[in-house]
Amino acid sequence: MQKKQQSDKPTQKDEQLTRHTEDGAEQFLTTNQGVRINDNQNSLKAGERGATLMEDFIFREKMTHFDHERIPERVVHARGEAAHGYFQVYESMAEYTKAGFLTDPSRITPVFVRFSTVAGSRGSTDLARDVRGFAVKFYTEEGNYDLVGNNIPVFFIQDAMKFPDFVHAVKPEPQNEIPQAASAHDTFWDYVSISPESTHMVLWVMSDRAIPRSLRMMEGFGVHTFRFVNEAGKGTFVKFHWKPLLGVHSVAWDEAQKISGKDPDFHRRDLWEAIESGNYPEWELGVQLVPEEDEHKFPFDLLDPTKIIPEEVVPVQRIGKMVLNRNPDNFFAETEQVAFHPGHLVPGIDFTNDPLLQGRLFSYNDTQLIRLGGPNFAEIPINRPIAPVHNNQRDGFMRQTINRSPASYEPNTVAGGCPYQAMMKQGGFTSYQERVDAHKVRGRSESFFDHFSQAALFFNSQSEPEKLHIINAFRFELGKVSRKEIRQRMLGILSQVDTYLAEKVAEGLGMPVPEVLEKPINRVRPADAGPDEYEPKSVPQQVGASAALSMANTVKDSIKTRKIAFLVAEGVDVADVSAMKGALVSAGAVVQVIAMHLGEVSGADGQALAVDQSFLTAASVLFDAVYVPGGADSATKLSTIPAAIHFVNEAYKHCKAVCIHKDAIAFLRKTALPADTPAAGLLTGNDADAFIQAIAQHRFWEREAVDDIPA
Ligand code: HDE
Repeated sequence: MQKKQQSDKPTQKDEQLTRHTEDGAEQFLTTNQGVRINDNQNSLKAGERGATLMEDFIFREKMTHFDHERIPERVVHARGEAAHGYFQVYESMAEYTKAGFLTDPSRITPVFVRFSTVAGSRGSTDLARDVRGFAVKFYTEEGNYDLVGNNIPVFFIQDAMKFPDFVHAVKPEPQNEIPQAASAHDTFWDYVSISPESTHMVLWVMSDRAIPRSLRMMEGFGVHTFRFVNEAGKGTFVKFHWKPLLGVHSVAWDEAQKISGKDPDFHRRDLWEAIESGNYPEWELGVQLVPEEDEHKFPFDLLDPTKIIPEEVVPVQRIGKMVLNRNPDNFFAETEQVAFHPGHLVPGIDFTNDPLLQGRLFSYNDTQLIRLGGPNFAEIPINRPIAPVHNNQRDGFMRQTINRSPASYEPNTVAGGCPYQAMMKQGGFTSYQERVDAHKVRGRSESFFDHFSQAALFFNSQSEPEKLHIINAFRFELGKVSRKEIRQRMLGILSQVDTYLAEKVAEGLGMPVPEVLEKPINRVRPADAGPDEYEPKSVPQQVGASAALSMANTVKDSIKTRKIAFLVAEGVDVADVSAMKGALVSAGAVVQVIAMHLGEVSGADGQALAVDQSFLTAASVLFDAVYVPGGADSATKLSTIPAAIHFVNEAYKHCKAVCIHKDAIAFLRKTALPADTPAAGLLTGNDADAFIQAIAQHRFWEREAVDDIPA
């Protein structure tokens, strides 16, 4: 049951951060030592035309700080953006977990969420075909809990040992650092074509999930199976999901590429603007719970991060809501310096032995040491818990805390034995007592060896347009691969997933699907087998298709925050503009008026209409739908403006809702759109309700069947 959510009251974390904020308003400019600066334009010189003096401590301080402003970008997930907010559980989950933020529905837990792309550098485009990071830091009363997830529920590899190789393969190639933020190159496809365990994830990355319309419109997943632990010490397996209330929506690939040029900050801007305008992004936290006794009841291993549990097999229970309601004050201090780590746990949640997760538990702390410069990064304001911190860790670069105790060791008597260890009933963290009885081996369980069945499940679950997009994505990506043998090998892999998929991709590449599957050079093997004894397995899944895997079944009931372009020229019917705009805005959309020039256009009745953007700065790919309002003169003028015709053609090509007032039928005829036959999502007239319904559908992908729009 959904409870009323809390307001915009500052959280405990907001208040803590405020103590570290600075604002120069009405203040004098000073050095870092607080000395007021009298001249910030000129260095101190030996004479007006003389050399700068070494003693100019003000210049030296300013320049030194500048020279040291950069820190290493994240080795993966370098490009990101973040926001503050809060989480609240609907009802107590105490039956499964003792985590305070999941058992007390009255608790408001502050969160900081960072979204990211994976492969690109800090300055790369938002619309890369890529996985999106979805990292949530919960500042709970019992300490920080980080749920460091992605927008795709599986991963490329099963063991952390493989991660550096995989990342080297997907990153730009080492000899020339090409391509930026793209997997469409030889080394990535070389790697995945010989690593069958990547196949399921590759299918997801070739799907529209990898090109979201908005960060606010994507799901999040914890990926690994984690463990809830209740007060009695009983464990329950858990998979985490974030379900966006606006539904899951994506753009078209052609559109994504164009957005990358028109506005490489598209997702970052969208998130920022939504929050600034009070349209707070919201997700429900979902859990799939599996009793420990059922661990082996699945046709796959729960510890294998290349597998999902289909929602039809274990339903997702929605247990709480997250709202993002405040943009950061400073990108570097917050978004760049935030340090996530799957090992930041609170009592009530624990790990499993997923070998990918296990390796992450080492990597994240290690990477912060180099990225943030030493072991005191937990003292950076954005990383500080709201729970008090007391321990005997001391010193190191940039230590902030002034520890007063005479003892920096434990046990001690000089400080009365403080700080004390906490017993379990006092909130002390104890690891889940999993029984382990095994040999030490370097190898992998055979229960991880089915690499294709869930890739097939994913493909079978897609709608026809989604399947087409996957086929086209493979054609695009493999088309950029220069080595023929890599393309060939990949077709072999695809033939193991779905014959139709392999054949369609092969057709686009102008190559046959290989008749005999070249044995993948997969070095994954059971511990006691030789390198040649490995064979992927195929295990029948419990369901053949899963509705939850297709975005066609997502929420399509709202046009909130959707951006609608109105194309106008002199002579436009201003009353019609106002009526349509009023209806769209009251349904939550954002309307922008676009004309040949900025300023105003005069309407048919002489009334002036303010212009938001010119055709020079606006582009159809930055909008969700287009309206061409009434006013015969305006429509006639638009018919002579190639940018206006292109705008509508392109919006239509990308399957968006287009509404053309009947006064503008002549303009419609100038475009490549069908003027005389009905087409899905193409409306003629000014019926606002019908237009709103069409926009809410997000896209009319069926239009792609006729690919005759030159845009
Ligand atoms: Fe990460 N990952 N990862 N990853 N990851 C990092 O940590 C790593 C994996 C994820 O916004 C790094 O602070 C290893 C899966 C997100 O700051 C690094 C393995 C999932 C972010 C690292 C994985 C993720 C990272 C780089 C395989 C989804 C961005 C900078 C064993 C469940 C967090 C940093 C942010 C970042 C290592 C696989 C999600 C190097 C070794 C699976 C969202 O530590």
